[in-house]
Amino acid sequence: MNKVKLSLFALAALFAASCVQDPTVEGADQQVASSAKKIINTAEEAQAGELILYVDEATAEAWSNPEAVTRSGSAQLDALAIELGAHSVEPVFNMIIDAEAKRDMGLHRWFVVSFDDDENLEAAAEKFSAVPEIERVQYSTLLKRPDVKFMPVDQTFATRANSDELPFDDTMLELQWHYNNIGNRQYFYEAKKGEDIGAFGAWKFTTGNPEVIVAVVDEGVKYDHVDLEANMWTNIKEADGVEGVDDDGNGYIDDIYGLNATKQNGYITWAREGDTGHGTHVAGTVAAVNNNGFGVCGVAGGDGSGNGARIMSIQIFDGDDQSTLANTAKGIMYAADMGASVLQNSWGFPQDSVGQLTDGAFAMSFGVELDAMRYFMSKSNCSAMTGGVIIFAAGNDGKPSSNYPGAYNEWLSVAAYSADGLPTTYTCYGLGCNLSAPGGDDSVVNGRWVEYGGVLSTVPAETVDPYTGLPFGDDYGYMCGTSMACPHVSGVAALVLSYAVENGIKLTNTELYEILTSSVRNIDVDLKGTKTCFHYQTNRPYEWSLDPFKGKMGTGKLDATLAIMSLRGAVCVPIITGEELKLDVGDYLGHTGVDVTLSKEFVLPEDVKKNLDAKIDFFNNNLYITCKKPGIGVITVKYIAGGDKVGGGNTTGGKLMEKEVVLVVRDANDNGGWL
Ligand SMILES: [Ca+2]
Ligand SMILES: [Ca+2]
Ligand SMILES: [Ca+2]
Repeated sequence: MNKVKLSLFALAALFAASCVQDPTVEGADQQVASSAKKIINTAEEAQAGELILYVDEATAEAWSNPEAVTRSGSAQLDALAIELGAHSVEPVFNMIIDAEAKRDMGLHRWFVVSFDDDENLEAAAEKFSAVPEIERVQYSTLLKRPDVKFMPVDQTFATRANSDELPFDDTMLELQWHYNNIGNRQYFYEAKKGEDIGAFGAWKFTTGNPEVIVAVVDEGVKYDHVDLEANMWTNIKEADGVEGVDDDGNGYIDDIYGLNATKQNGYITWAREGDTGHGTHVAGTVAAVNNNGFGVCGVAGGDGSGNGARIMSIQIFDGDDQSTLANTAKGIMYAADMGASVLQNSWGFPQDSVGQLTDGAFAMSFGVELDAMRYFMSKSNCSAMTGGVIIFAAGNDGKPSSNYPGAYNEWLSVAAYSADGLPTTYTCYGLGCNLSAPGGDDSVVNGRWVEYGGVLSTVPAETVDPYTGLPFGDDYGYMCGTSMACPHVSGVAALVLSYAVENGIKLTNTELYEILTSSVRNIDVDLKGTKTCFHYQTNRPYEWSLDPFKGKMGTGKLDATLAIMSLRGAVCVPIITGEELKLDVGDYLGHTGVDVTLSKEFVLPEDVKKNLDAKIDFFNNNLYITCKKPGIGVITVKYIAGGDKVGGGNTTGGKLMEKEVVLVVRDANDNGGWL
């Protein structure tokens, strides 16, 4: 491998050796102009004593070659390194896995140069930018930890209605309105039935698959949490290997459950001072273990038989330490190299810290990050998909545009709605936001402030509550945020992939992005007038205008059932309980009705009859469907394309075709934008 770490002295000596060459000379004015352009971001929130450099091929070659690490090939660069007392020059990206693809993408040209923290960073950046061999200079911005607080579970709510209809036996599933919202106003003022991701419907088709790995880029995931452990991705060679040894030779020691990108080793942590439990919460939404008799469910957490999607922890916050841009980029590459196909990112740069960016400015300012993301999207780690997908949270600043990186056009950014199906009080919206998912909000119920309108998931019990200074003491808790909305989308991405794996369907990452953003319920229909919110301190209600959100919550509300059906290529037919639906050939089979005839062989499947209490009549080339119970059922409609009889023998006729039609039945007061 060509991971180069030079000591201070080795670097200085080698740079000195090449000082005999003439430095490349440029006109002074020209140099100022080009150097200003080369520094691609600002020193705001930057790590001291470190700069990220994008160098030309020859310098990359010189710095990457273990036999020739002693010179950069540029006298000017060598002299500068000596002047700054550089400790080391290290490639950002490890080239151990898929070196050729990485080289093709230019990833081998990114380096981190380190020097003393008290060196003037901006002056150093100026000097590096004046060296012709250096094409870009990037400050290694420190990530910002998202604001979070979490709230304990109130078990008294865990024995509510409709438990007989729950698909799994997890005791807290009833509290997870974000999967199946029954409109219980105990947990949220104006909670509305049907305002959920449609998880119960999707789980009839798949619940997850271990081949699908979701990398959670966040605080460390508590990998031995009782409700997560079985769904953790595990690097077998390290798990079965020797402590302190890089058993699989991937450049990282003891990376069993992922990578601590902050520390660049395999030791994932989650309960250091400053940790909030955020990563463990996000991971639980993606794939907490389903149907294991306790705790919560995850969107792609399996059915209790060990078949959940797998969670890989990419830790970018460690206690009070944050990852730099360079270390985060390494973490993203790790996820790509070790098998993840979904990159879950509930983090970003708040607009008050980096200003209002554009895509062009982001691509420029966060070049090393963008390259790592593009590498992730180029890797095909799931047998069902070409490429990988990246999902980001839009941010909690309530601004009319998504934060970056989420806002960037090559991946998805997720805004948050609450249990009433309306935008949350904090969500970013508008430009750059691609779709909405449940993030939850606090509320006042019967005069009392309650947090049960948040998203319920796993947390590390040992997390210290910053308000009391005491350990939280529970394995589960509520959190609110676009950070909580985002893993719903990642979880559904994992579900769609799981279904594809299990049914031999192939898709591209572009198609998966399209499925996620098009398999949505309408949010705009409800975005008029005001909604009632409550002042945090006074508990007093106030009216909050919904008009600014109209057309600005992305394409709509994530729907897991629609996403699976979209992949399956089935026609989805929305039905209201008790109302007869006339299924017209022309409307639903994509033909005019003149050349298409329904076959008379239709038989209503027993499970649909029973589960939906369904009745179907057939006459005049139409199906008349009535369902008395809400739920999902699949029927297969046969029809003759081209005439009213099937061709063959002495008959010139049509071709017998089959089409799956999915009946999606909801109560009339439960439309959630469906109908
Ligand atoms: Ca290793
Ligand atoms: Ca080891
Ligand atoms: Ca569980």
